[in-house]
Amino acid sequence: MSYLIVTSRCPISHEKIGGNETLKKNVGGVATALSRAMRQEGGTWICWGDGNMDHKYPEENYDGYKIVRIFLTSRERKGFYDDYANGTLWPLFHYFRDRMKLTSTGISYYRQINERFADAVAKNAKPGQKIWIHDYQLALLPKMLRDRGLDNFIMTTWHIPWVASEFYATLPEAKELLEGITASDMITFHTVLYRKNFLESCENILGKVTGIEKKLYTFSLGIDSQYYSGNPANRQNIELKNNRKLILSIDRLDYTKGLVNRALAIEALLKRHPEDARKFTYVMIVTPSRTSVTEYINMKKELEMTVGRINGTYSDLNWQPIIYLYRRVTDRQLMNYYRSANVALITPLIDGLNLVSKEFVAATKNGVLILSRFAGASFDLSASLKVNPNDLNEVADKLDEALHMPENEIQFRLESMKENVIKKDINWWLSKISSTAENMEGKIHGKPESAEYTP
Ligand code: GDG
Repeated sequence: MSYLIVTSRCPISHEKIGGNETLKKNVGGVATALSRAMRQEGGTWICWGDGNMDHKYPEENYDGYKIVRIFLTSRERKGFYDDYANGTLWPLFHYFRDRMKLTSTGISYYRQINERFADAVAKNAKPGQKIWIHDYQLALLPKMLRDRGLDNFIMTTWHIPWVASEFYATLPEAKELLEGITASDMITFHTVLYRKNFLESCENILGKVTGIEKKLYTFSLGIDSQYYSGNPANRQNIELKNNRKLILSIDRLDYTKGLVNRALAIEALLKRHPEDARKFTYVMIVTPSRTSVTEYINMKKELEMTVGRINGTYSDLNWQPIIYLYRRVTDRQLMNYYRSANVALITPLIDGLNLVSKEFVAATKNGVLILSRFAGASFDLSASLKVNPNDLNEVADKLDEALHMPENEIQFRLESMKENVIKKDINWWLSKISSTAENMEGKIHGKPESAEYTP
């Protein structure tokens, strides 16, 4: 089945770096998953071309499908992306009320750019082609497409949390966004909780919406488990001096990821369990993200001051507790880290899902996963050591437990988690979504149900 996919960012971008034009692949779970569907089935991918050479390629054929780019001026980028999508919606959907920017212009840019996407979709959608829209940057798009008279089957996949109805209602445009999304024929979330919150938001804000419950599904995004569990060429084990254990985390720089708390939990570990000092090294990899947004610049400073203070207090000439790497690592390096880490410390304050936790489970042979209760993935990875990331003492104690966990317990916990990530991998996710869409569309147009369908 060929899709017309719409995402805010593109799977690839063209950049001029140091005089040379290069093709940059935008990695990450969503791009990887969707690229796979497009490679298999072909289709069209509409996205915002934000690479500095993308203007040369408004349309291009890539890897068996077509990319169509829309373009934003720097003012539009600020209004749509920095101010509204990331300044208002991102904090709202992660329960950060204090960080929500409520500007009068943000929503105007958001509407305007959603309209631009709608024009591009209307121009490129083939009759009968399914339109698959992704995430919070494009919430108004489904209704805008209906307003343009498109009768294609529209699917929306929501990648971040959907907050409790009474919290969502604080958004001035709460009704408008819900009307936008509910114009889709099918809406998918990562967890049953987000689906429930969305349904309650519809009931409380829109009143009774006929048939809404039947449109809502929960399919937790899976990973390419074969890739992560396989044996890549040139794999190198990272070995620390004196048999120290490696504690690992990797996240985009984002206040939702709980990075400062995590550094403070290492400090709590050293205070509560001083015998663990020099027996571990915590490698904290932080990938630059949203570097033009002021909050992110300030957060980086706060994180670096905290890490510096903790290292300054506890390091000696032969050991420092935290190695902080602010950079993107290559896929191969990431795999080496996953394979070598004894403990993955994944403690977002809240996270739609968290693919890193699933990738680590697939890759490790003998690692312990410490996972925040507030990551969507904790619904899938029930044998992890669950923590409340705000409770630094609890995280510290779980770290101590992980560092001393007997091998048989490590394997016991890993077994059930590996089963989950292998069974519910990326192919499972794509096929669930596609068979559900196929059957729902069949019902709308009176086609017989496919044998694959399992609600
Ligand atoms: C959003 C939601 C939801 C990261 N740094 C590097 C790197 N990565 C890869 C990871 C992983 C992906 O990027 C990050 O995925 P997450 O799920 O952890 O986080 P978000 O980017 O916030 O994603 C989230 C997701 O959408 C999917 O729906 O799970 O809740 O916030 O695949 O491996 N990869 C490499 N180097 C890096 O430095 N190679």
